[in-house]
Order: sequence, then C-alpha cells, then structure tokens
Amino acid sequence: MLSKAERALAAWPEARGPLTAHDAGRINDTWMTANGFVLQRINGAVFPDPGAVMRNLQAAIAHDGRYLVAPLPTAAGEPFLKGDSGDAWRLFPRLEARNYEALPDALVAAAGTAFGGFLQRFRDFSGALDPVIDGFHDLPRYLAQFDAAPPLPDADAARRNVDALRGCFGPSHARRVIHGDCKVNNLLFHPTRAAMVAIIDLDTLMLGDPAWDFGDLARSVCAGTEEGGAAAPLSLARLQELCRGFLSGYGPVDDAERFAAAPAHMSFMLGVRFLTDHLRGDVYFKTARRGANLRRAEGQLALAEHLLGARPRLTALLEQ
Ligand code: GN1
Ligand code: MG
Repeated sequence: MLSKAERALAAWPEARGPLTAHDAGRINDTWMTANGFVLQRINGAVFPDPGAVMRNLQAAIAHDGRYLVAPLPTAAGEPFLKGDSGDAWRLFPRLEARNYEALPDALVAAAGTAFGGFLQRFRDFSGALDPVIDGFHDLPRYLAQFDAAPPLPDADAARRNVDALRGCFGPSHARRVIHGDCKVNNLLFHPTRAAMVAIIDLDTLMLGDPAWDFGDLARSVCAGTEEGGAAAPLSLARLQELCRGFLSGYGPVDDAERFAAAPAHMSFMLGVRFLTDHLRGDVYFKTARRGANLRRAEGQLALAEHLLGARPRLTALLEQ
C-alpha cells in the first residue's frame, strides 16, 4: 500500500520514489525523492493556513530570490498539494550542499554573513505578508501558556529555572520583516567552500525585530543539536566569528545592546516553549521519546543563563 507521502508525490510527475525520510525540523516532515527533489508535509496543526505560508514564500522570492529555493508547482499548476486533515505537501529541488545541526567552527562566520545578508536584502521588503502563527515570537504569551500548563514532578527544577529567569526578559517589538527561524540548520552550504548557497524554511517569515533573528542564530550556533540537557561552556571565539560575519552581511546594528540581549531572550523563549510542550504531553514539537522536550528545555534555559552573562561581550563585539 502506498504511504500518504508516496500518494502526494504523484502530484509531481517529475519526482520519483522511493522516498527516504529525512530527519530535519521539529514541525514539518521531510523526505528525499530518488531523483533530486525534497518533499515536505506542512504540519497543519501548527500552520493552519498552508496557503498563507506558500504565498509568503512567493512574496519573498518576488522581492529577492537570491539564495532562496522556489517550490515546484504540481502537475495541476498549484503551488502546493492540499492533503487531508489540514496538511499540505510541497516539492523543492534538492541542492548539492552541506547542512548541519551543529555548525563546525569554519562555517560560523559564513552563517552570520548569510542571515545578516538576508536581513539586509529584506530591509526594504514591502510585499504583503500573511500572518501564519499568531503571537509566534510573543514571550508574554508563551509565559502565560506555561503558567497555565499542568505541573509535572519531573519538570520542577526546570520550572524553578524559568521563574528565576523570567524577570530578566521583557516584551519586544516588531519592526520589519524577518526570517523568523534563523537556525543554522536552515542554511545550506557549498559542498567544499565556506559559503552559504541557500537559506531555507521561510515558513515563519513575519514582522519582527531583526535582533530576534540575530538572537536565534547566536542561540543555535551555541546550542548544537538542542537535544542535550547539559549546557556546554559558551565559545566566545564562535560568538566573535558570528558577529564578524553578521555585521559584514547586515551592516552596523542600530542598537548593539538590544542585539546583544536577543540571544538570551530567544534561548529563554524556546526553553519555555519546549517546557510547556513537555507539560502538555508533547503536542507541538516532534520528539523521538518522552522527556526529549524536557531535556531540550533544560539545555535552552541553561544556555539563556550563559548568554545573559555574555551580553557585555556581545555588545562590544557588535559595536565594532
Ligand atoms: C521549530 O521545525 P523547525 O526546526 O524549523 C520551531 C522554531 C524553533 C525550532 C527549535 C514553527 O522549527 O520556532 O526555534 O523548532 N518552528 C515553529 O528547534 O514552531
Ligand atoms: Mg522552521
């Protein structure tokens, strides 16, 4: 019997199975086809309007398609395929590239240049953007959901960590269009050179603060795979490389202190999101086993603490 993914693939006659499941991302599902394409299922529980996600991607490509990957229309000429239960399917060409969850040192500056350059190219974006997830980067809203989640004994220590740290972070303000998910694994690198060839996953392109993108990137450069609970010591050399690359792509930042505060903010917010999902029974982020979201939360909360301490250093690096 054909799987749902194999049935969906039939909408694109140029793509052939067998499909190989690809472990990437915590929300959508991804498969590689046998002949150079990438099939994705957009998770309808997280993105209730996949059409909006795809329109935003097209708007981004229309603004400046450099380094972006365009989806292929279906044989029926649609930008994506509607599946049952709110899911949607899309197909991309597969690029010859390297992709990492934990970025090697040699690529940290290139990652900074990549997302800094993206924000620079989208500085004057004036296309229409459809909101895809309400309050996506809204920390007070995530904290309210956390407070309303049922307590669990295994999460007591993490809950105390949230309570100890929450006073350090306030609300922040949307200013202009941002990528919204500046993780290092959303970058594709040239097979041999230390250069980015594509920025992927524009699903959360939205109005925000470019400092959030910088913060998410710095967080992910420091977090490795996000699976480990133990917080590795921060590498100041990596943060320095990151800032150097970011500034070369973005230009000078308007407020170094705001940008320097963002990595801890993004790390804390993600920690709260992982922990809330653990308390709710793993209903949002994909997990391989029970406890994974708790470990991710512990890792992000510990990282937030380290990154809070690194703010003066980051400010100095960003002022150069
Ligand atoms: C999710 O699925 P992925 O990896 O692209 C999440 C991001 C988190 C990230 C943490 C829509 O992104 O906000 O930062 O996991 N995306 C959504 O790994 O919630
Ligand atoms: Mg994403």
